Amino acid sequence: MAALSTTARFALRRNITSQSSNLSFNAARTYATAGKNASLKETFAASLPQKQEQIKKLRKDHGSKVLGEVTLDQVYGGARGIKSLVWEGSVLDSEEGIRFRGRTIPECQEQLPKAPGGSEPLPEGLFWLLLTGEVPTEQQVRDLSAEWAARSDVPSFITELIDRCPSDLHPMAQFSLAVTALEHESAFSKAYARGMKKTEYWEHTFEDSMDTIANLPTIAARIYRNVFKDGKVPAVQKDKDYGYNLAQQLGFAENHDFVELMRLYLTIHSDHEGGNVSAHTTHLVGSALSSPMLSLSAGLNGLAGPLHGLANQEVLNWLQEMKKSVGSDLSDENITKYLWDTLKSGRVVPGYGHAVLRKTDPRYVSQREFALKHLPDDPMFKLVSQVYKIAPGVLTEHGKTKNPYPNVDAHSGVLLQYYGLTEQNFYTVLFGVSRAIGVLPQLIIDRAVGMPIERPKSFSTEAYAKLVGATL
Ligand code: HAX
Repeated sequence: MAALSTTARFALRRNITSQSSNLSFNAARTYATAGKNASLKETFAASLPQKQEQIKKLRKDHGSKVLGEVTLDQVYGGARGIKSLVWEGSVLDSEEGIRFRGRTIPECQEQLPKAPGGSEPLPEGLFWLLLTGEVPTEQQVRDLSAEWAARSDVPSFITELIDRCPSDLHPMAQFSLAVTALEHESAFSKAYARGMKKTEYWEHTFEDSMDTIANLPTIAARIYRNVFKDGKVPAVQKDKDYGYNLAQQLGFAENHDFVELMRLYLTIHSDHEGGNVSAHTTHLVGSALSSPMLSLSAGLNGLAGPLHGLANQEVLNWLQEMKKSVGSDLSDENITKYLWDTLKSGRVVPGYGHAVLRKTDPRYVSQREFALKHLPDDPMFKLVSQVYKIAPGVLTEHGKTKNPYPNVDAHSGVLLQYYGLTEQNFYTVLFGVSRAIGVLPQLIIDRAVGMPIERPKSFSTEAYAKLVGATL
């Protein structure tokens, strides 16, 4: 084994795992030794019996307890606040914002391993944390970086598929198309077609998730460089981390600060509990036992909507339109007027508001802190800061928005733009790469604990009227 290259070793390991269904769920015996040097798969497998037992006991002791009531308004109001999903990786508090396995973003920034010479967390560490609940060691994260790099070869038919897309097909549509096509490589789908035990589901889901995540930087970079540059994508550097590779494949790795931004960006955009459109969709489609590739691409299609991930593209468009409309006099008065013009025209102020949050999004705050450190004098950053000062007041006075404060999307575009990644149509693809790191751990967990196909109940308006004793 020592004579093999890293790539060959991982290829061999994957081969062994996907071919040997006997091996695949001797979890207790094979994985019980997980410790500081254990691989991600070993660590997750070792944590599984406890999680399975927790759920079993919770359901046995409290399965019939009532968690809340559902009003008719909630049914017609986008299911806000209805407790009906399980999401292990993160929980969103309306006042405090997101916690990943109990850790705030600043705590993750402090605790997760960093690249040598870097100060931002590596997204590999967050993936590990989301899946296992544990903070990995530096070595475990280095190994995961190496494993993702080793798995990164994109099948040639997918490269050709992307190359055949018209350059005016939105990058998110191209991204979703390519991720759907990765289905061709799915170990889960092949094993399911062959016939496998339920206890084997998670292993194939794990392998597919790892392969999919590993392929995303090359796919994203191919789309970016086809649509906006020369169509040439540098190879993944096998000894470098995921964020570095995404930056270098896009063509921006010479700037160390941009590489750091990618590491932070990929970490904070990953997961935002289970009810948001991209996470919920991935989980829902996955509950039908669609492969991780098909489940993720469904989630990406939701992320591509302007009320969700596409808002980061919309924010930059909106700021640029503001500059065009207002001209050089970006006074508080003129910005206030522009905000009112936006609202009066029936449009939303992109990057503001949230279905759950009622305070400034900590993901916005961490990007603001990055900007204060690296680009405090950038005019666009100053404009974003000025809008931050004014928009909450205008939205409050407008009186509709439950949360007048900025969300994650209000800031990201300005940072990317500063470093020369100016093509905002591409921004949601970067969000999608990160989202994969957040939603796929839950899919692996879903399969490991045997979550059933999801099927809430629906009624017609007439039937609801009957239920509440109303006549229509
Ligand atoms: N500008 C103007 N009006 C807004 C608004 C905003 N930023 N945010 C909410 N509203 C309006 C809603 O459109 C709604 O109006 P109607 O009653 O006429 O339908 C009303 O205020 C109440 O909405 P809400 O309960 O506060 O918010 P929702 O849960 O319905 O929607 C959204 C949450 C994020 C979709 C919403 O705030 C919005 O459209 N924001 C702008 C788009 C955006 O930034 N999206 C990204 C959100 C974060 C994310 O998912 N990132 O990926």
